[in-house]
Amino acid sequence: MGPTGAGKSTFINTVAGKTDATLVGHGLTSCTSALQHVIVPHPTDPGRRIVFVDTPGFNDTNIDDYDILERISAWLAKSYSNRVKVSAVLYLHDITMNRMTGASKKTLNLFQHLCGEKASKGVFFVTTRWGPASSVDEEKREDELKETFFSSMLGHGATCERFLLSHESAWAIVNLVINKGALVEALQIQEELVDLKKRLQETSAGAALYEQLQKICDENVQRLKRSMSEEEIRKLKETNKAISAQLEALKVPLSTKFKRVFEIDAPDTDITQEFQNIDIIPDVRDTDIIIL
Ligand SMILES: Nc1nc2c(ncn2[C@@H]2O[C@H](COP(=O)(O)OP(=O)(O)OP(=O)(O)O)[C@@H](O)[C@H]2O)c(=O)[nH]1
Ligand SMILES: [Mg+2]
Repeated sequence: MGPTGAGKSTFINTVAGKTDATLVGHGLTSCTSALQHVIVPHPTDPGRRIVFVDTPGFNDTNIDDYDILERISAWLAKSYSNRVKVSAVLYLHDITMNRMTGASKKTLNLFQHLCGEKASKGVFFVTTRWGPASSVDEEKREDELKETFFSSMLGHGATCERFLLSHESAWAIVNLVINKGALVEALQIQEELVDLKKRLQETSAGAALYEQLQKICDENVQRLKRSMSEEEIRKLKETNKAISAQLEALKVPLSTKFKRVFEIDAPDTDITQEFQNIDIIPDVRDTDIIIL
């Protein structure tokens, strides 16, 4: 997982040794839109198959955050209810970014809520876009990431590695995943959606997204009060309209919250039915599954 353009699809293509195993983007907008899996035999142990799941990245526009979270969560819920266990979740981060942008902070925050602390051992932070020789700036940024943004999960057993855009480098990371052997029992969102039968709005990630969108909406309202060009005003209004629709979808009626707290009412929706139409991986019990 990770922000748009971090290199998730590129990693999968590199690992598969193909340019078209999954679609790579060349523009500024998100490229991967649906979750997609690619099955790759291990290069030195061809009997062993590894399944890589490519996910859509969150972007700067905030207009389809809910949609992206829903797609990722639905896939995870469906696979968990089919007893598919994930070997690792890779979080990709572009090391050339000289500061954490709003989109990167948002994505990392959602990622942490999605996985939960308990799943940290299965989390691999993978930094991308390293130059042929790492620069002092890049190394400083890597240290900073480890000490701040990644530190909580690293402290609970997560790993941080560099991807050097080569087949060898990609497989070195995959082999680390295999050797660590930290099969993720369940990501937090899987437990919440499947075991606790929560609705997406009621999950930790759903609540985190609500808070983030509310903040952006408030900031946009403040910006609207300042003098701006007609075009800027039009764009801000358009963004806020899209955000408001997402906030509406994320709202949990108070009565539902109240009932949940006192366990008066268990929701009657069966998550497996709700996600029936999602295409997950066919028969993968004997394989390693790595989500990017
Ligand atoms: N130099 C270099 N370029 C990279 C690397 N990773 C990705 N890119 C380039 O970055 C662009 C976006 O990469 P993608 O793999 O499509 O990114 P993504 O994370 O899948 O993005 P979404 O599908 O939009 O979420 C492409 O032009 C890649 O060629 C890397 O490690 N080094
Ligand atoms: Mg992609």
